[in-house]
Amino acid sequence: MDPTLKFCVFLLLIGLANASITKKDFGACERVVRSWAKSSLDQEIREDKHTLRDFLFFLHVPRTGGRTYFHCFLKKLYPSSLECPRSYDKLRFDPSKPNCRLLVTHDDYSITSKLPRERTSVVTILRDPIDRVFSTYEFSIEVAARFLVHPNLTSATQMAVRLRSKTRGVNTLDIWPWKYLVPWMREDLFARRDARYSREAAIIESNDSYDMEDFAMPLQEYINHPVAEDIVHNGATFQVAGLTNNSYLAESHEVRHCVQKYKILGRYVLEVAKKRLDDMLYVGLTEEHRESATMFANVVGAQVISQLNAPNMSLDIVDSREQGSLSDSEPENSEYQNNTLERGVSENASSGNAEVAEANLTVGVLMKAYEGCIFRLRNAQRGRRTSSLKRISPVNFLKEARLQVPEEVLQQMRFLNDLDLELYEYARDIFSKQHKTTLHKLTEGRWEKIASTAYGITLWKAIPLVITFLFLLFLFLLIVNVRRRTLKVKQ
Ligand SMILES: *[C@@H]1O[C@H](CO)[C@@H](O)[C@H](O)[C@H]1NC(C)=O
Ligand SMILES: *[C@@H]1O[C@H](CO)[C@@H](O)[C@H](O)[C@H]1NC(C)=O
Ligand SMILES: *[C@@H]1O[C@H](CO)[C@@H](O)[C@H](O)[C@H]1NC(C)=O
Ligand SMILES: *[C@@H]1O[C@H](CO)[C@@H](O)[C@H](O)[C@H]1NC(C)=O
Ligand SMILES: *[C@@H]1O[C@H](CO)[C@@H](O)[C@H](O)[C@H]1NC(C)=O
Ligand SMILES: *[C@@H]1O[C@H](CO)[C@@H](O)[C@H](O)[C@H]1NC(C)=O
Ligand SMILES: CC(=O)N[C@H]1CO[C@H](CO)[C@@H](O)[C@@H]1O
Repeated sequence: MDPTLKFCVFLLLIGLANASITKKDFGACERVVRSWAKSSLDQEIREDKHTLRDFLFFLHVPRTGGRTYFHCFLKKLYPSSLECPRSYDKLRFDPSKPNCRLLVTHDDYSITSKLPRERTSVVTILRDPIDRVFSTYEFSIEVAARFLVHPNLTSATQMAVRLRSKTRGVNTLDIWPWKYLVPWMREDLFARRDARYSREAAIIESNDSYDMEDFAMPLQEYINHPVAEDIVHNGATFQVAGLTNNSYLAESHEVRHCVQKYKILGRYVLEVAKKRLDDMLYVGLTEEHRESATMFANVVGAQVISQLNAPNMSLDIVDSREQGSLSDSEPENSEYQNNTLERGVSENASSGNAEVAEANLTVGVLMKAYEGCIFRLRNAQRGRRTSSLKRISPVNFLKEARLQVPEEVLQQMRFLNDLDLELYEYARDIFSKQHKTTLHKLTEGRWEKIASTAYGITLWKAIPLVITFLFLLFLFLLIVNVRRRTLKVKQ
């Protein structure tokens, strides 16, 4: 045989062998993913999803603003004794704690396998995926930059270990995904600083904070790194599906890796994630902040209040409040613990005269307390960010700086977060439906009082105003017309 021909046959054989390996791989992956999806969809609960069940799980997707809901709503609604031990760290989680009814964590949906599923309501907040990736990148760097007060990485790492063993509260470095993202960025920031110091030449910097490689890992490098692929991209979908890197489900890692390898298999994951969103008590949107908070107060807040105020709950609360005040020892939250509402609810509960109808006043109070709280929380966050970004100045993540990020990088982000983009669109639909239902109930009169105490003028109150206005306008036009005609007659 002619050597060229021989070579061609050889290549062909290799090609065939390769194709069959890939095909088999794909087939195996598809089976794994499909069987996971089928068993996930089978766990359906048919009960009314609009009614708050005994147990509330806040599935907190990182960088969606969930912290403000936790501090400014849930901590005011639930006495801390009803809060389950923080499970940000797997080892500490103990759902068997008596009376525990609220769980707020970055854990993914698979944690519901440890909860009384039929008695659990799930709520979450989603955010535009591209903004979420930006925010994740910025926060990883912001927290890591706090360590730059140390002369070198060794001493920074040692300090972090010492701090973690000392603090009894929850440390960012214990929380998934930050326990991976922050040390990764910390190492990177120190390496860049060392390189900068050891160089003689003047540093020539671009003017784009997302691409200043002398100071921090450029955004493009970050999003294309394997750690980001495993932890950041499509993170909301994986979290709602229960397939994150932090999942409790044994097969989750295989499923996730298959989906990352074969993008087409993502549709199975999306199907499960959408179904889960459908079944949630509440889905908020970071972007629609005002509406989301209002809806949260009306949908979740009102039901928590009436649930905890139910006559047969009152004894429970009195007991647990006392325990709570003794065991309450989280330093990071102390500034949010003194609030009128928490006291109000427990007073009403302990006096035993609370009815569901009382909810009308309380939701208004809740919204008021929320606004003050969120203001303080945001100020504190802004202060921390400014002081830690100073350490890597001129890097500064301002909103305007995002406008300089090249379209090519944005396109990559979209490609890497295709599932999240679709899930987010779906969440927007759910949100607008939920919004309509809530408004409808408000205008129906069921929550009339809530609305009027919280926001002054509600729709039904506006109707007479609108009619009066139209009538006045009509009168005005009429008068003008008559005057014009009389003027004409005079001329
Ligand atoms: C790191 O800093 C500490 C504290 O200043 C110092 O004792 C140590 O020798 C330094 N380590 C290295 C490798 O430079
Ligand atoms: C930074 O970039 C903006 C927009 O491209 C430009 O207007 C500005 O002059 C630049 N500043 C510096 C210092 O290069
Ligand atoms: C999760 O991701 C981190 C960072 O990439 C990695 O170190 C860790 O092993 C992963 N865990 C699992 C269970 O895949
Ligand atoms: C409290 O009362 C409601 C009905 O009013 C009932 O469904 C619920 O099971 C009771 N809870 C307890 C703990 O007894
Ligand atoms: C909480 O309120 C009590 C009195 O009601 C006050 O003594 C205490 O200083 C307050 N704590 C905080 C953190 O504001
Ligand atoms: C709550 O509203 C109902 C009617 O919607 C009213 O009867 C009741 O008095 C109100 N409660 C309070 C405390 O204002
Ligand atoms: C916070 C709250 O709802 N407080 C109410 C407790 O009950 C009394 C009347 O029983 C109301 O006046 C409070 O507003």
